[in-house]
Amino acid sequence: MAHSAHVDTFTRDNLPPPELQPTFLFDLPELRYPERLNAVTELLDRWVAAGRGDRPCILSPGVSWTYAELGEQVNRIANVLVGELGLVPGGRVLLRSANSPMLVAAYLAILKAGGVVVATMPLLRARELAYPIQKARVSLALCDARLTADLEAARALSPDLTRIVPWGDGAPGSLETLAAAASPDFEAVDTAADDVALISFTSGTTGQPKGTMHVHRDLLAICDAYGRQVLKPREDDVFIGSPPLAFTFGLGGLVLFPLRVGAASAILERAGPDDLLAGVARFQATICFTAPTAYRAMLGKLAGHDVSSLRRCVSAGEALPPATFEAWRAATGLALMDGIGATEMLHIFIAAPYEKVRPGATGLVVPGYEAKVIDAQGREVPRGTVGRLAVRGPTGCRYLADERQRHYVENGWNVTGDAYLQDEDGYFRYQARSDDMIVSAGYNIAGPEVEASLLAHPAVAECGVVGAPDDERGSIIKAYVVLRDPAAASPALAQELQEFVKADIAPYKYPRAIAFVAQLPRTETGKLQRFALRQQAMADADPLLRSA
Ligand code: 3UK
Repeated sequence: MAHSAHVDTFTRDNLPPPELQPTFLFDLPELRYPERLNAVTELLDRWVAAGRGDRPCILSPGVSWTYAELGEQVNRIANVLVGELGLVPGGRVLLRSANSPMLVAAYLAILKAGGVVVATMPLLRARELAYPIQKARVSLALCDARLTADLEAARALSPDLTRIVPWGDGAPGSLETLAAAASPDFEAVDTAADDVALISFTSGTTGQPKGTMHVHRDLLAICDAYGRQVLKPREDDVFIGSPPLAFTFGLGGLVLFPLRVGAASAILERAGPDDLLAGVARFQATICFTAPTAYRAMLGKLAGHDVSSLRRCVSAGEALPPATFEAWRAATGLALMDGIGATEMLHIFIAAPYEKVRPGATGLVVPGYEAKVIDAQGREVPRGTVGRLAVRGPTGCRYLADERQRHYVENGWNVTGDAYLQDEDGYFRYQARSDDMIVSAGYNIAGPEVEASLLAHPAVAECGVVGAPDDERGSIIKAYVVLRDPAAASPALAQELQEFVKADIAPYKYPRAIAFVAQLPRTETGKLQRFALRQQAMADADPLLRSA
């Protein structure tokens, strides 16, 4: 192991013990990195050094930066971090902001200075911010000036945090003011390839969030595995998307993948369906990253927007139903590229290259990774059998001081908690989260399969399917449905939807109960909150709790 550059050894001291870490694979020649490696040298400085500093890098409604300009801004901020703010290699720095060019620059500056990024979702409130601050022992935060109130409140709860530097208000102590006065030159800290670079907290539905640690090498490995082998971006691509950079789906799709190949990235602060569509036209974006629900929402709004510049659309975060795939292809001519990733794995590890995409399947294992479907004892099951998904590769799970490491990593394999089957052609097909399988009258039913069926009905905009308690059957399949036209809700339509599902998949899977709702509970990362829906179903079934 190369000598760590970390002066503050907190992250290294809190790595899971070696026997609980996953097996890491570096079989592909592209994944053999030198022992010393600062990701920012490879992602950014390399282009400037090669005389390509004038190429467009960061585009946004307010600013547009070339590689050289981003490089200079990164250096200025890095100088502020180590000078004025006393950051030492290994020190954690919290980031709080919607996606913006400044967030990208600050992120890279922390890495370049050998610091450890703790990026947080912009919607988090004081109490939710206090946990990562304490868990990751964060003393310094950089924050969009419009979002400091909750962070100030979090500081009252977590005294570890001693300094908050705002940006964007132009005030004397603001990051941009300090940066303007700092030198535009900064030499990257000579980190070890396995020095921790970021801690990304998962948004668990139960229990405290888990801090997943990723090292400098991991940031390049996802570019050289999924990026290079599956997505295959070009230097003339323009990336765009909605996921916050605090969600590693967004970090990869909007920062790491474009920079790795010298391409440009359009960074949107607001990235709802309308903003995203307008952004695609404005920046002539060619590669889009967002969640299935956003593709569905954009489908209804395509008219009047020019999306002809797009050549690749990546979908991740939750399962991509075939109906969404087909509707997007009919409207744009493009096959959506599904891919399963996880915060623990940093990014996507199963997905198919564009030419090999198959609707209804997540895809093939990404070169550089190995994946298998296992039973309760950890034995691989025959093709076509549903079991638990296990994966290993150049990236993997390293929870920060967390007992739950034992649950995610089994015998060196990362077990994601998803029920999958692998078909005869090697494609992995998602079924459900392992603990979301519904048992009704003795049948095992995967909610997402029923959702996929309902979504094929023209009246349905969104839906979520869970088990609802039932005296006779243990539980029944209950669908919460958002209609395209809310006024169409009626018992007759509910019955029509039931018949529709019965005709499409095995009849025992049809939803015995249907509730029309205005919207579904979703996380900031676009995931359906099944937990919340199950609670809803529980309350709906309880006559004492039932409201109007
Ligand atoms: C689910 C999917 C079916 C699955 C993520 C791309 O979602 C990401 O990370 P999270 O930690 O969640 C991981 C879990 O989400 N999931 C994600 N993608 C799919 N299920 N089909 C999919 N295509 O349950 C997985 O275990 O929030 C996605 C890149 C980086 C990420 N962090």
